[in-house]
Order: sequence, then structure tokens, then C-alpha cells
Amino acid sequence: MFEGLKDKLNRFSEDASEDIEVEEDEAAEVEDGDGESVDSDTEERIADETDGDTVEDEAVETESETTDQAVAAETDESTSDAEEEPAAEDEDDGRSLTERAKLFATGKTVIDEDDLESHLHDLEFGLLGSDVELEVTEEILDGVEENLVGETRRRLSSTGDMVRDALRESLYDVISVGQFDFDERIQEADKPVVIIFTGVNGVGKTTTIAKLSHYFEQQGLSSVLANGDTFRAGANEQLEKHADNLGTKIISHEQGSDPAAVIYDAVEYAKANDIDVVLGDTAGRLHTDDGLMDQLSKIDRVIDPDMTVFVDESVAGQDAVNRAREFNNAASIDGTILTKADADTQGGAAISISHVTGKPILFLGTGQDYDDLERFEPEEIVDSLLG
Ligand SMILES: Nc1nc2c(ncn2[C@@H]2O[C@H](COP(=O)(O)OP(=O)(O)O)[C@@H](O)[C@H]2O)c(=O)[nH]1
Ligand SMILES: [Mg+2]
Repeated sequence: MFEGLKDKLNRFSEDASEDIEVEEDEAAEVEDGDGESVDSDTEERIADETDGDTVEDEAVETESETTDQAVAAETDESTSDAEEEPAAEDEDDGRSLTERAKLFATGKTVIDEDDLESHLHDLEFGLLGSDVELEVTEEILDGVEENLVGETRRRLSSTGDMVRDALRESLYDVISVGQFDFDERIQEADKPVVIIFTGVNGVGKTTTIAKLSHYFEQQGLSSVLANGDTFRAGANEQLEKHADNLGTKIISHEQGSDPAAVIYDAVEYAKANDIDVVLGDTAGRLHTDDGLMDQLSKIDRVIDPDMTVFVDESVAGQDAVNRAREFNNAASIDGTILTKADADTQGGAAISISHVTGKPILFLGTGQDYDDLERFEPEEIVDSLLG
């Protein structure tokens, strides 16, 4: 899943990390004169992180009231600092450790803006190539840049982690838009909870409804399937087969009848039989299908569902992103389910849709079995993308 995107993100992390340099902060410089053990320890770490390139000249260039002091400390071994605070070194181990931690935290890790520009350009190219929406790509790049350039970063982790963390934060901000606790919302809602599914033909709406029925079952929630796809021949049979497999009740009317009426009947059935969730399938439609969009508005008016979920396939990439935007403008959706993530190497839709619609991705479909449905957890997604 999303291998191409993973490669591009990790290449950026690795390439950009190579250009990161560590500057000794003035505070560390001044303390340099104080204690041998701390001094060598600090230098060792800096050497580790810069492959031996301790950039002392640049450290002098950094804005600092004590630059002169720092230079003095560096150039004049007999600086009086050493005499002023010898007590610090003679103190017990606790104090010495605190000092050490403080020193460790005062280094600056800096990346040259021009170097970063060229890496960001590569990243931009990679993200767009993975079907990440343009505006979302820009948002990610801005986030990374903001995190890395001109920032004094505490040298608490390796430089590789620093780039990765900047990328992690930036990606997370983009894909976590609108997230809410889906399970909790369903558990706490008045029953029956009514969820309507919409989207174009063949993306996996009907399959996803069956998977969700199974998902709810595992959480101790009963469900009824309503076949609001009265448009397509064979739709009843398809959903009936799933209902059979799952041992779930299905409500359907004959082809060509009013989908709002089917879903209404399912809601009545749920109320009469203490069923927790009504899953309402609908015919595949484009946001430009006036007749079918009117049907959707009618379902909205008659049923007033608790949630309307837009379903699309991850493999459709940029097309899925555009459809999500258009559906969200045409009808009010509460979230997206992205199917066929198992077949998607790009991941652009998964990265972009939340940001573009302002509504969360709720689940990923990851295969053709009933179990192949995963909650979309932004943190886990980012972790898996960044390895
Ligand atoms: N690989 C894969 N195939 C899926 C997934 N979800 C649905 N499908 C397949 O996509 C095809 C269309 O699904 P269907 O539910 O009929 O789409 P609908 O027209 O939107 O109702 C079927 O062959 C499904 O098995 C998924 O997450 N992964
Ligand atoms: Mg269908």
C-alpha cells in the first residue's frame, strides 16, 4: 500500500538529512571552557552528527550577544571562564548530568535554505507524481520548510529524525483534518444510526456496506442493509448475497422504485426490531447527475441520516480527489471511505481528500474480504509512510 509515496518521502528525508549541519550554540561554546568531560562529550556528539564537519565559523556568525565571548572561549584557552565556575564540575553527578543535558540541548541544527529548496523541489515533484493534490502538496512543503529553516531545533534527536519529524508533522496536519472518533460517535448516537453511502459506480460502495455491517457486528452492534440502489439491475441480488453471507437483514424494493422509500422502510424495521445501524446503499452517480442528485436530496429530507459517507477508490488518485471535492460541494458529506487502498501504490487520494473536503477519511478498504476494512488512523498512516 502506497509504496511509491513511501519511497519518495523517504528519499527526501535521507537526502535532506545529509545536508543538515550542526552549529554549536554560543551557550555551549562558553561552557566549553568549563569542563573537559562535557566539552569532549559535546564535540563527540557534534562530530557524530555532522560526519566530522563541526562548523565553528558558522557558529560565530549566528546572532548572539555573547558571540565575542564564544570566540574568546574558543580562541583563548586561558579564558577566565574556567576559573569562574570550577565548582560546577566539582559538584555531584546529578548536577553534572543536568549540565550535560543542558549543553546537549543548546546546539543548533541548521539546514542551508538553498540546499533545502532543491530537496523540497524534488519532494514536490514526487508528491505530485503520486497524485497528491497541488494545494495539499504546497501545504506539506510549507509545513516542512517552516519546521526546518531558520528554526533553532533542539538537538535532541539525530538529524535524520529531525527531517523525518518535520515531514511527519506536516503530513499529519494535512491528513488528520476533521478526524473524529467514529466508533464513539456511533456507540453514543441515538439508535438506529442511519448512514447513507454515495459515490460513483464500481468504486466499492456495496462491498463497503457489507464490510461495515461485519465491522459493527464485531462491536456488538446489529445492522440492517437497505438497498437504495434501485437503479441498477442486479443490485438487489448483490446486496442480498452479502446479507446472506453475513446473516444480516436486508430491505429492498423492486428496481426503479424510490430509494428514499426503501431506506425509510429500513429505518422503520430497525426501530421495530431494536437494530442499531441502518446502512443505506445508493446508486452510483456523479455530482452532475441532476436526477440522481435530486434523489440524494430527497433521502436527506425524508430520512435525515446521521451520516452521509462518500465512497471512492484510492486507485483513482486525482480523479477521486476531484470527485470528493465536487460531492462535498454538491451534497453535505460527513466523511470519506477510500476503497482499494490495497491496490494503490500512489497514496495521493489518501493524503489529499481530508484536506480538500475538510472532512475526515474514516476507513480504508484493503481487499475484497469482509475483514478488509481498516480505520483510517492518521498517526498510523504517517508512521507507515515514513517507515
Ligand atoms: N481490491 C479491492 N477491491 C475492492 C475493494 N472494495 C471493493 N472492491 C471491489 O470493487 C468492485 C466493485 O465493488 P462494488 O461494491 O460493487 O461497487 P459499487 O458499484 O460502488 O457498489 C468489486 O469487485 C469489489 O470486490 C477493496 O477495498 N479492495
Ligand atoms: Mg453498488
